[in-house]
Amino acid sequence: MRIRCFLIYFLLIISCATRHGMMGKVLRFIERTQLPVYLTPMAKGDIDERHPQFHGIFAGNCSTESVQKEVYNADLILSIGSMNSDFNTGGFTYRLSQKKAIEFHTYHTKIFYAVYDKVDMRELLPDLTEHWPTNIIRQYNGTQNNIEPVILDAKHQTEIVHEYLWHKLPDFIPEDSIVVAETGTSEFGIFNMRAPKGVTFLTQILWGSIGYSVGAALVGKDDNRRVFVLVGDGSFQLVCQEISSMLRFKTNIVIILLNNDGYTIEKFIHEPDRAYNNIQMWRYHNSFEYFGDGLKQNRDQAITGFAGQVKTQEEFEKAMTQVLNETEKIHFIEVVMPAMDAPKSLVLTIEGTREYKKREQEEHE
Ligand SMILES: Cc1ncc(C[n+]2csc(CCOP(=O)(O)OP(=O)(O)O)c2C)c(N)n1
Ligand SMILES: *[C@@H]1O[C@H](CO)[C@@H](O)[C@H](O)[C@H]1NC(C)=O
Ligand SMILES: *[C@@H]1O[C@H](CO)[C@@H](O)[C@H](O)[C@H]1NC(C)=O
Ligand SMILES: *[C@@H]1O[C@H](CO)[C@@H](O)[C@H](O)[C@H]1NC(C)=O
Ligand SMILES: [Mg+2]
Repeated sequence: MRIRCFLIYFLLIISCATRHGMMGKVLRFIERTQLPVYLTPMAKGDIDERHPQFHGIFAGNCSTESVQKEVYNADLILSIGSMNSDFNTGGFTYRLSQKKAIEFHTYHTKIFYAVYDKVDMRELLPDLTEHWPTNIIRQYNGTQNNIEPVILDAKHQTEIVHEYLWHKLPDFIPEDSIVVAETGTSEFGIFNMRAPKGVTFLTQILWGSIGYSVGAALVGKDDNRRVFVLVGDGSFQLVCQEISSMLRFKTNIVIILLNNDGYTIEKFIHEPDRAYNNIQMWRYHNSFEYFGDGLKQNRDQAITGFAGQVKTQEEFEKAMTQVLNETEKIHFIEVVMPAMDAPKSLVLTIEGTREYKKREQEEHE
């Protein structure tokens, strides 16, 4: 059989390229092949979103319609480091045909249905870069940078809702910052958020254990990059004492705490009125004070800036303006949000996972 290779439209999905120091090799591969590139949520920020070949974030039904159309219309998909966990696949709504996918992994390579053991992407990718058959690839243009355009609902003019927050936030994130997003509504908000140049995203898509983000925020200390932590009230209660470390080590971290009065993501996954998803309300914005800001014993600590609650979009923007201006200070913005509001990507992921479990159950019966 002769394969009409010249008609094949390839694309590339990158799931987690930073493992094993693969990033340089992946970038050379992208440059050589000129393929359109899509990132899964786990790889958010690995490729600069202003890169001419960056087309969008792919997570099944959580992707924008144009991303889904491009991905599903491809004749062949090359996938690097794919990690098909629930949150990385829009709740298993990937719908990629095995017959069209070549997957590069660390300890094997999968071509359609065949698994080639010990064929390692760390060696294969550079080889393929060198021997890439440019003449058989059809030029594909597609749409560059399909990040969701957010249309704000007129009824939410003052309230801080997710739709607003993730649309507005990138305006206040300087280039080369680090954004740490906690498990919960925060990590879903950043899926389709526009990424300013050079921003590194840290999320915990795979295990999703809550509470890591506050401690992880200390990561930027040594290379002078500003860190923005987005953390839910519930997650914060597991690790709030790291605020003490932030003060002690003189950081200029920006803590943005989403106070939606409980475990919102869990309320969406299970029933909204389960008692165990409600928690003790704290005065979160007083954390600096509680952890010793201004005590004379703590002579050499961080200088605190904004520390308060914001309830309206205007208050949020004013606080963020101060944060941007006062770059040497640490800030704590407690964002008050409705309890049952969530990013669309979270709602879709949960729907997808529910259907996936139902299908699995039916198959076992
Ligand atoms: C260590 C750990 N304990 C419990 C859970 C289950 N869990 C996942 S999300 C979540 C609630 C998170 O609440 P919050 O941080 O307020 O997020 P949001 O309200 O924005 O969804 C819980 C309890 C977990 N993932 N990891
Ligand atoms: C793709 O872009 C090239 C260069 O801009 C252009 O010449 C070509 O017509 C485009 N192809 C399609 C199918 O739009
Ligand atoms: C920026 O901060 C400085 C002090 O840190 C203050 O004097 C100045 O008014 C601020 N500017 C704006 C635009 O907020
Ligand atoms: C995902 O999208 C497909 C195609 O639009 C649809 O058939 C399916 O029901 C969706 N799944 C969920 C869980 O929304
Ligand atoms: Mg919460």
